[in-house]
Amino acid sequence: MGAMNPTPPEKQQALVARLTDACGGSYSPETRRKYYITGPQWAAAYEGHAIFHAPTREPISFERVIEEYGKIGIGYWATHDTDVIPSEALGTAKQDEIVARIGKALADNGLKCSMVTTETFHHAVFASSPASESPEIRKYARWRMCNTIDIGHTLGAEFAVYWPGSLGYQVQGAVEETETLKWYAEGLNAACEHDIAVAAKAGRPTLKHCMEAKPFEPAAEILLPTSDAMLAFINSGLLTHPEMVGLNPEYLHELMWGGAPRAALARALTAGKLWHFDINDGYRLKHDVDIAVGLVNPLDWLNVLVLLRSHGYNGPFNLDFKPPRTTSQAGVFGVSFPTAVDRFITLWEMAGEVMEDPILKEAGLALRAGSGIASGDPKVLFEANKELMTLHELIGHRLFQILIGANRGRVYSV
Ligand code: GLO
Ligand code: MG
Ligand code: MG
Repeated sequence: MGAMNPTPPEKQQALVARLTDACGGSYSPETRRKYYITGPQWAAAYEGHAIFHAPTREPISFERVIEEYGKIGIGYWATHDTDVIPSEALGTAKQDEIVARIGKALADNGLKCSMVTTETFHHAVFASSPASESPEIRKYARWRMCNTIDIGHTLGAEFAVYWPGSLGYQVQGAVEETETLKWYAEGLNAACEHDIAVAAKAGRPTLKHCMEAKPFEPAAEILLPTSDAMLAFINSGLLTHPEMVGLNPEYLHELMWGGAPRAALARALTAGKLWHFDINDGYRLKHDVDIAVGLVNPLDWLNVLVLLRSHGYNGPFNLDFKPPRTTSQAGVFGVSFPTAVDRFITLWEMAGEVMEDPILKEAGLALRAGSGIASGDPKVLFEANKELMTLHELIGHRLFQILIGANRGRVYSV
């Protein structure tokens, strides 16, 4: 590659925009809006801060986020209570005023609110979790969850999500686990019961309450580290309304502990509890880097979407990623979100191609039909099937071909 003249600051946005256009392959806002793709307030407003990291972007209002999502074609918006309402204004007239402004911004830009979630982790009061030993802190947490339900109904949300944030501990022996789980259930029970009352009054369906697991970070020892642990919790007998509670698995959170996201999703599907899905990407056994969908594990993502498409999953795909600290605020809306949405749609369409591919279809059917030779002798059975089983590897190869477009004749010549 030849040398290039330096790009002065005032020309950098134009360069990024020109190269983004040159990438091609973007979908129109109308097409993007056909999907149940949801944009969280906190993802676009993330300023790039972390324990060791200073912010790289300025604060941004919900009006701006909603407007930009509208332009991109992200049809749904989601929020934590305190993303938009300062803690001290929760439950006051100021909250009503802010919620009314949100409603207007959504209507003005043709978006809907899909989901609300209670922030039970950032504020100092939650240092020992929302299921703290202190009954007064637990009472406050319950009030926060109920207040979020009210906001959800006012904004027309369908879902409430619970990522408890720090439902765990750092120090051995500091927490009595069964007690904490019971207290956590009391919070969810209060939210469900409040929801039933509010929904009845408003003539709306109750929200779908979705639990979200993360195996570690910020707490070291987590009481409900995986979606599977949460499934067991839902069925533990501690919940008064287990039928109202399902899962919001996050792709990376399942990968972080070394699990297979696709298998975790399959278990949630089998239990009828896959209701909401946080989409992003990252690495096994690392921190919650929240990279945008498809940038690390596109082949795995393709397979995830094949699974969801073939099971008719029709819940939200929530863009719970963090635009990198190296991306500017203009880049968040010019590059991060549109490219994430477009990779998702491309992978979704590719998943359709996988499901229709004649080679994959025939290989799948052949494997399921077996050899036709029955025997009680395992050696005979193995011999009868061993050539068929070579198809497993061929299936992997075919999926790779579809991923890179080789099935459509794409060849590499350089
Ligand atoms: C953090 C979580 C967080 C949740 C959000 C919704 O790791 O993924 O973003 O999804 O709080 O409850
Ligand atoms: Mg998440
Ligand atoms: Mg995450």
